[in-house]
Amino acid sequence: MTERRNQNIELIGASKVFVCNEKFEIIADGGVVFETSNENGLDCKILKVGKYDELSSEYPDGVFYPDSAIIPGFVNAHIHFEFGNNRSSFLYGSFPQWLTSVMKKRDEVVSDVQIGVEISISEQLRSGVSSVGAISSYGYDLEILANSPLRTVYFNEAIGSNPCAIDSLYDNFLLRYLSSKKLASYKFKPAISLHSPYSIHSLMAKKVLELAKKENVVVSAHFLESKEEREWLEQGGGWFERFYKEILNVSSPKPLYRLEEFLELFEGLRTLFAHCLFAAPKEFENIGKNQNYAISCPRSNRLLNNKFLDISLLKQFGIMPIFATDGMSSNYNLNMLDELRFALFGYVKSDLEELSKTLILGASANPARALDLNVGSLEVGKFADIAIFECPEISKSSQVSLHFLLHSKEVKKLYINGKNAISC
Ligand code: MCF
Ligand code: FE
Repeated sequence: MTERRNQNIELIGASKVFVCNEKFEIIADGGVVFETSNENGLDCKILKVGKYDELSSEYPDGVFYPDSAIIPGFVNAHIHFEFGNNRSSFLYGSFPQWLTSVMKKRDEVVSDVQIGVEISISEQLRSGVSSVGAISSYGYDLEILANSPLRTVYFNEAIGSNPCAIDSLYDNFLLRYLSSKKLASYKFKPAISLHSPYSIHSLMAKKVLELAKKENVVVSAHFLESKEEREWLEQGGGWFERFYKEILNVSSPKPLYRLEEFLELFEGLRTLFAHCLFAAPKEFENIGKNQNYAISCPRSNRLLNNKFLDISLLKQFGIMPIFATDGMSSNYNLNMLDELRFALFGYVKSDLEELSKTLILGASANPARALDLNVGSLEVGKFADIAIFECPEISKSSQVSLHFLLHSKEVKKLYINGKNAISC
């Protein structure tokens, strides 16, 4: 037995260690050994995972957390930080009502975002989130996120349906993308998002996605969030026709794509499609076949569209579900555990323990893979993004995933890249 004391290496242990690997292993009285710094100061990795007792004979300075769980830091793959100020400006209950209120009130909601973004970042960290997929509409959140402890995939949003404005909108998008590229680092990755098939002109979408291909970045898009969107794309009528006429002043509006055409644009790109509430098997088949991803934002979906994503349909097409909070534009907080708990109570037909596992993987390994981040599971070689939660009586639980979701509150400790990310 060799005693190893290494200032750059730490051992932590807890009653339950959620590995979040394919087998969904949970190690009782487990431990994780990881780097806290290394020569280049970057990519600190997990070195060993196993039984705490065995690891502690090699690393005697470990800390064991009784009645606690160690999990990979959560990955919140779809969040709009810039809308953090919204409380009652936007209307809920139907998508048309929401979008109409966004058009009227968004300028005031996003007018002074700094403090709201900082509060939301802190809320992420405190609920155990170590990585985010941040959708940025304006670039107002750029510097705050780049300087925050969060590992960030920063999606610069492209939006605009007016063909006469494409050049200026593209230039604005490109400026934002290039500014984010200047701040790229091991934990801040610039990326690209197309807002949605109802809001981006096909010429602009093509240009934006050409850039995404050239730059080899991850892509995100809102897709089939409402029944009105599906109706518009399939039939060219319904509420969106009135929206174009009355709010955007377009005299005889036509949909910008057929559904299949929109999906074809993303071939060869790693894409995360948010919501997909009104997608049919043929669209899921396309998403699965192209190894793309679907994100569910359960509370947002309840507030705006009164519907939950059918997870069993995703699974039929080999799509691993992802769960995320969306923004304060369509939620009442951005706490990841609250989001998962809400889903736990929403999917009333699912077996509770199985659903809990699906939810935990949907907030860790699945979004990490989708965002191309080397995190999301506690396996050797992954970056050391690790959360510890106190969880009363978890040591004697025989429904570990369910009890973890029910009883964990604020994170006790959060490591991002091996370093303590929360100063208490
Ligand atoms: O995900 C929700 C609902 N669906 C669409 N968009 C947004 C959501 N939360 C914020 N948004 C933003 C979006 O990024 O609202 C604006 C865009 O900038 C809508 S503008 C037509
Ligand atoms: Fe969204």
